[in-house]
Amino acid sequence: QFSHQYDHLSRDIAAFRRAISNKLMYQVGKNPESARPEDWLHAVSYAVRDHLVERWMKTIRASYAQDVKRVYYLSMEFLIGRSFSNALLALDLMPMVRQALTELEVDPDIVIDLEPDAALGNGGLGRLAACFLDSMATLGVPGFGYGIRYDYGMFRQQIIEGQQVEVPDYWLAHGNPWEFHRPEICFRVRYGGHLEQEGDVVRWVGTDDVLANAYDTIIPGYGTEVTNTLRLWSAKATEEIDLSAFNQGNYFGAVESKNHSENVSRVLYPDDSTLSGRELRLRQEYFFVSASLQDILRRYLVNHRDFEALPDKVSIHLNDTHPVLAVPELMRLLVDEHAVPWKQAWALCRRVFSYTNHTLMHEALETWPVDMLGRVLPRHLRMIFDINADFLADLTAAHGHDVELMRRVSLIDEHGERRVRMAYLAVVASHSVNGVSVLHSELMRQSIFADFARLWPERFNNKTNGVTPRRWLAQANPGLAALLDARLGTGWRRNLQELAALREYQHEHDFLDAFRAAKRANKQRLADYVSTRLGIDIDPAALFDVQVKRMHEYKRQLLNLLHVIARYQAILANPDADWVPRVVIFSGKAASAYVMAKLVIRLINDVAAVVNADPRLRGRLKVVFIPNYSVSLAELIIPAADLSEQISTAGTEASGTGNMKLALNGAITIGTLDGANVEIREQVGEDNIFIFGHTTEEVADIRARGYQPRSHYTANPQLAAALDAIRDGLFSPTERGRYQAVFDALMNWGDHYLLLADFASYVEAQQRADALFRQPGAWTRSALLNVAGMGIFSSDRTIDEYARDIWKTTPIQLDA
Ligand code: DL6
Repeated sequence: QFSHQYDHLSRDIAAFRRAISNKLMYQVGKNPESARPEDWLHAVSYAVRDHLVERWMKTIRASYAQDVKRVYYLSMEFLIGRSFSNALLALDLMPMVRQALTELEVDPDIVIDLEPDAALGNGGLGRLAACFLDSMATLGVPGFGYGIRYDYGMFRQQIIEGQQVEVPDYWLAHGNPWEFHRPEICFRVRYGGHLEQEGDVVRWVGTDDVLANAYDTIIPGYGTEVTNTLRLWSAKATEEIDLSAFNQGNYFGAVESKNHSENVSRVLYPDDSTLSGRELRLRQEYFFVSASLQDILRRYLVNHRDFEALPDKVSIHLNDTHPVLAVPELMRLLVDEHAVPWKQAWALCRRVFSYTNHTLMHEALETWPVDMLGRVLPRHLRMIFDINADFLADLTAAHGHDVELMRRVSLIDEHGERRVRMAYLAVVASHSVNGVSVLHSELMRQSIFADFARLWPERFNNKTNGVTPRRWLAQANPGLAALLDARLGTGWRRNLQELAALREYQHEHDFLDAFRAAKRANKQRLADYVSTRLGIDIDPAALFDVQVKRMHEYKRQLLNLLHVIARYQAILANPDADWVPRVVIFSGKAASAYVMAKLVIRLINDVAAVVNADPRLRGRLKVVFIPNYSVSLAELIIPAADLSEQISTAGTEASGTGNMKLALNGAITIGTLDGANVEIREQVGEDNIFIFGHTTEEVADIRARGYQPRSHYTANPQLAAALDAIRDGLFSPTERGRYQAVFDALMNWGDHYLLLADFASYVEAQQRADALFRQPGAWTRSALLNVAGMGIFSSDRTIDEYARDIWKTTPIQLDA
């Protein structure tokens, strides 16, 4: 009955308009005359949300009735972005909502643009988690996301005098219509204290506790009624106020402990490439893991009396090592709280957990000092020691007493200060360990987990990343989406492999023209933004050369900039040559403590100031740094790109997902044979990608032989001139020495990421890009073949593989 009522509503604009007005009055408490655009956004969001809630309830009922195997995706980060337009797409309500708002004399674009991003993540890892949620719901996988409801998400980046300035992101300031607070779902999370032992029984006592309170976000599936849940935990003090301190007039002291407890979910750590090693981070990790595990067992016990069926009903996926404390926490809950014998509990754990590795970079691999872990989580440290003792004993039984091997694989690193190796704990506890591209999975087996891959080869596998076509094509690029719908039908949204049929149109002029026109409109949209926000005029006819991602030395934004400088100098030296006009666009945040990455941002802005103001270029080169890269900004920039810069040193980027989004939107990649670029090349063909640079093996070989960056400087005058310009202050005339450190990093401190070794090959690849862009027909055809080859990079394909090979789940069945 309900469902009919809503179906009817969805077809009836007048009724929907009334629904918005009612929400404005009764839920937001405003009348139309005094409503601000934010109020309208909330009113219309609540009206749309009603449609999802009904589906959501249906999904929850069905999953209990069918006692499905559930997948719990534990992640410190979910980089969701905006929810409103995503919900409209899932419900196919966009045209109706636009119409209803317009009739209410509200501009839909202004309202849509007001929604703050839910930026609860740093970059690739967090955005992947968000794409996975979308795909799990779309495929009907009974998946739950579990994470932290940070009060402050990823900082907002301002650029002031060319430099990054971080501003707090209080994204909840106006409330969040997409979440449901669950005050009744609250778990106690314990810290500190000490252990008492009576025989075999260990008691953890004297702890300092925090409450974890649930907030649920609805995750709609596309083309299905299945609607999943992202449950985020917020910290609450166990005592609102210390009454005795309050009564003694110590008002600040009375709330101090509350504030201390609640700091656990206050802020996202804004660094994805180095281990911060801070105690607060450890407390955050345990906070969400403990609450999630307690919740998972509570839900399991609704339908089960003992834990025998746990691995048949529960899969827990560890998104990187950040949630690995889930392993000792599950052991603690089973052994200490539910009296399951140790060996049985461990056997259950081993079948429940699976783990994805997202980086090989040493500085990002988590280890925690034994001392700190012992102070914050003494029970868990004891569990980890016991797990390690069993593991090493089994190893000795199977492979003899190999001291060297034991030292290498032990969960405790005994060099210097003793530390727990979280990645090893993840491998020992999981039945599946995967990397995120073919190359990365192979390197993972050869490098950081080499011993384990020899011990347990069957545990290791690859799951190449993917991206959701709903957000990254249908939503971000309505122009191209409409063209695809007209030619291929709408099925590509759920089956991205249907894009392969585009290959048939590669010689059809009308289609290529329409494809080019869609790109041009997206470039105009971005040019308008850049002009309004930054006051820089860029020509949509120029080649838009785009590098958008976190700022990091291994991603080599500086190599891109060296090419920009070399091009600048070349145009000045030869002003009448037939230069392809280019706009080089950068966007990305640097971790707040990452000095070199911040210096590179400043250098980009300084180069931009000089280049953009130089009349001799006659507009043939422009450089733009777009501040505050975010999911929403990516939705604007990516569809406008012609050239996609994926230029990390081979062997460093685990996969990349921006590379997939850009190619899906018809950008051609210029890139190294790194991460998923290798697989992109296979799909689009080597004629439709500009590959350059040393391979992973060559990089290793160069380093082994003793890399000499200076030899490239000496041999290549173009490179030397670009580097000299940086060193001599051509771009920082008021402070000549500003970029000495950039020069030194490359020339005197070893150029760790081999920018100089790859420079010549990069410039040559850029020339190939120019040559192709001079032939609009050939360029467009190549861009089209990129779109056509992106079918396998849908996160639906990735999730399908996880569900089949790792989680072994089947979809929820909802009756129509
Ligand atoms: O797997 C998602 C994403 C990859 O595409 C990137 O290549 C990789 O750098 C990123 N890793 C992280 C941080 N790693 N840690 N810890 O975001 O994962």
